[in-house]
Amino acid sequence: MECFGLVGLPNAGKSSLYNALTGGGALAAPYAFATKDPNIGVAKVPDNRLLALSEMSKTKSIIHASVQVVDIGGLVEGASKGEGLGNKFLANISEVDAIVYVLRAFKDDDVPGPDDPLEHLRVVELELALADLETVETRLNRVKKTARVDKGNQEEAALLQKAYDALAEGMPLVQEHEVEVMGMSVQIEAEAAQLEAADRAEMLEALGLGEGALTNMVRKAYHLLGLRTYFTTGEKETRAWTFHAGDKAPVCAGKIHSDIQRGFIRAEVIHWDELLEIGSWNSAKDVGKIRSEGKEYEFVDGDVTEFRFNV
Ligand SMILES: Nc1nc2c(ncn2[C@@H]2O[C@H](COP(=O)(O)OP(=O)(O)OP(=O)(O)O)[C@@H](O)[C@H]2O)c(=O)[nH]1
Ligand SMILES: [Mg+2]
Repeated sequence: MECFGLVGLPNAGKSSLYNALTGGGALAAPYAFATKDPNIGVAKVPDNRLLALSEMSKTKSIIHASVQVVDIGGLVEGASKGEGLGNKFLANISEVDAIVYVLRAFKDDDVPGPDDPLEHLRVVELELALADLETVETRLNRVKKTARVDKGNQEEAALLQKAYDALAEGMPLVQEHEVEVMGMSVQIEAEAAQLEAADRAEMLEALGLGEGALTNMVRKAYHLLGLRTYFTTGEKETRAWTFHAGDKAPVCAGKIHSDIQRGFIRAEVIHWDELLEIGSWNSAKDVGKIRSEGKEYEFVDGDVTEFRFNV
């Protein structure tokens, strides 16, 4: 399962956010290093299309797509030099597919620490850059040794040197990556997350928060990770399946079972909104709107499918 990690300074609200996202019971407390070992949980990816499809199919059960969330503690100014829990957090960061910076912007006299999000950002970027610097330095030294005999390594040495110089200035290397910024009150979202769906919707609506920032955040993270969703629907179950943008039909079939990928014959496909408009799978079939797609077909977010296979 794809995974995103929450990273930030002590008391930023990472564990509170983690709990709201996963329904988990991580310790959230107003002192630094409340989190020592990472909390790992699963967040449901909210998707209104699932509900619509399940109503159409009179489905008994709905299964959402999900992503893993890791709450990583221990990043403080000077961590790269051994402050606080030292570099322990790095091992956890290198395991995740995407990083979410949690930058505190709430004032609360009972919660120590800076409350300026830009100050949080400065320290987080600096510490991550310094950690990268160490990695690059180790590699650079190794490459330099062999570059004298191996000309091919000179190019790599030059690149590493460039990276080293940038990082030594405290500049992160990942600037060109796609970044989304969003603001939220973790406290309000966490309270809302504890309510039943109808009450939650009412509370968020009353506060003018639409579907809520948590919903938005998970969707954005999912999308940034290059993840997309296709659906299967029937009386027994309506389910969201996760695939990677660009995946072809057999790979998508393999998300359900490796046998379906191995014995793939074709995928019968219709986009979810067209299916809803027609009103049922059988009617869509009758009017010739279900397409028959082969091995080369690239699934599109929102496709509804039935696979034909033979094993
Ligand atoms: N007022 C206010 N307090 C918050 C908010 N989010 C979190 N807190 C409080 O801030 C304190 C720290 O929150 P945590 O979630 O434990 O912070 P953390 O980032 O996990 O901290 P470490 O584990 O020490 O790195 C807790 O007492 C939370 O209740 C918020 O949006 N508003
Ligand atoms: Mg914590």
